[in-house]
Amino acid sequence: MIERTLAIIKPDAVRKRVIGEIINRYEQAGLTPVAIKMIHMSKSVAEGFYAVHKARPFFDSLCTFMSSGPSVVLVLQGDNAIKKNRELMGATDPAKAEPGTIRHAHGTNIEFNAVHGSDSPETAGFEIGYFFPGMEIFG
Ligand code: IDP
Ligand code: MG
Repeated sequence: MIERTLAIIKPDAVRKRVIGEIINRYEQAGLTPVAIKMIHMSKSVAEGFYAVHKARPFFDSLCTFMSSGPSVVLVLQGDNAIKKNRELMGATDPAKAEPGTIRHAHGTNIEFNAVHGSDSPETAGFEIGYFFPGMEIFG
């Protein structure tokens, strides 16, 4: 099934200059970028994006990190895009991520883990709409 998912190349990965390397992985895996932009999230934009985690002990630190510099946000489209991107990303904790995954290659720790990917069709719908109006998606 053709799906769309939201990906974020987080500020740590942008600082490491691996934007191109990560986008190449998406394209090689058959995930087509149909929307893309660089944004520097304010803390409140990060808090809104991660509202589902607001009760978690790491919430404030996560939102400080996500607003610490520019990120690249993308909509990826392709067959089974949500699960496929989660597989490309690897486990949340880079120390537990399989070799060959983005987080194994570029993550630093469980917080600074290089990329985000939607985890279900419901979250993908919310997350894509959070950053992109329909007219900015070229699928
Ligand atoms: P996911 O990004 O693999 O879906 P989530 O559990 O949804 O993982 O957590 C969202 C983000 O919050 C993670 O990508 C990571 O940046 C951060 N995070 C998750 N768990 C921890 C933790 O235990 N300590 C610090 N940061 C965390
Ligand atoms: Mg998540």
